[in-house]
Amino acid sequence: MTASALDRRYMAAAIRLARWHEGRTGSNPSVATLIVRQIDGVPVIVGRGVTALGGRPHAEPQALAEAGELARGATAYVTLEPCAHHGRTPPCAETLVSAGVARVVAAATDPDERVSGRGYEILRASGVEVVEGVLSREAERDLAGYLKRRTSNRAHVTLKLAVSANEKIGRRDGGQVAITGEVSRSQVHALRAQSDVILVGVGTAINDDPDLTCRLPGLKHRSPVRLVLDTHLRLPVSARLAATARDVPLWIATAADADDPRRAELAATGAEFLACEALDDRLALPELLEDITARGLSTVFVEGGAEVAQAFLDEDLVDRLIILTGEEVIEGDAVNAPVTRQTVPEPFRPVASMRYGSDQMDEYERA
Ligand code: AOF
Ligand code: ZN
Repeated sequence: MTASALDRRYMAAAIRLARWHEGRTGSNPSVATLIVRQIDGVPVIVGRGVTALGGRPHAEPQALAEAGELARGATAYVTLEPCAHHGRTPPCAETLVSAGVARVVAAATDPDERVSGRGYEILRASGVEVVEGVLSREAERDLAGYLKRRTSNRAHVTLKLAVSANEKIGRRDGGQVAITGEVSRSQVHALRAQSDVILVGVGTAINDDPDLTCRLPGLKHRSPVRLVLDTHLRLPVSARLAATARDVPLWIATAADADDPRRAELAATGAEFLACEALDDRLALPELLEDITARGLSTVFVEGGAEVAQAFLDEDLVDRLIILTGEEVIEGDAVNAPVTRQTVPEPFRPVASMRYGSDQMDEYERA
């Protein structure tokens, strides 16, 4: 059986529901389930579930609990293949079977080696009709961090660049310059909230003195880990990032020795250290991304500056690129943008393009 237009509509709704807990389900992906059945000839959503905060319970048992007896003979829409492994609760594939669901429509296949097709097998072996791959691209985009971690063992990287009308990204003498407007600012805060880690170079941490938290109303508790690339531990304890390290985690990736006295000073602020090899003053980024994954985190949002952006691009480590182009012109001694919307390199393909107020937003993914 193939998917109908109605199937795609319900799957689109399930994908939106899954976004509710994005970034808040620990190392587990945020996925959603909708249970739909005909009542008096009309399809009705009788159960909804999204992976709980912290990652458990999974989406399916919650949706089935809401549906109760109405799940019998219903269709379940799942954004990720239902799990097949025994954790603290039975596998979701078995739970769907026991509840009497007649049909499962799924978006993405779960690369977790304990699942990976076995969820579908359990369902089919019990006579449940399974339709795979419905809106899989859309679901996979939201699950990109999780999928990257499972398939490559390293964190997924989004690079964001704010580029001025004259293709600059900041002034060389430091200080924050406004390149983009208010709408872009709040969109960036929302992107931060969806990420596990926000990453900057120490130059940006010193010059801009940002605090890199999410300050949108209602999203303040979603501030991710802030990570500074600081090969030689130059971050001053007076920096806002260090001053707020007790409220929002601050990690410092460094090649400095364990007995470097600067380490003790920064540790006293509450910062933690990620030991990292360095070559020619550049930290080993692939290993760093593996280390982040080993700590159970999946998505990194790179906010600058130019050198850090260039390093990620040079090493082919950017999975998603977001370019915000503003109307401002930066005068004087300014830093060139490592990439602009006119010079996006080959492996990237455009996936979205829209206005954020007076700014232009272009989003690309690695093909
Ligand atoms: C589902 N429904 O809502 C989610 C799933 O540590 P555990 O036992 O919670 O298992 C984590 C794995 O469960 C994770 O790697 C992924 O394969 C799957 N996530 N599966 O059936 C859900 N979030
Ligand atoms: Zn499950």
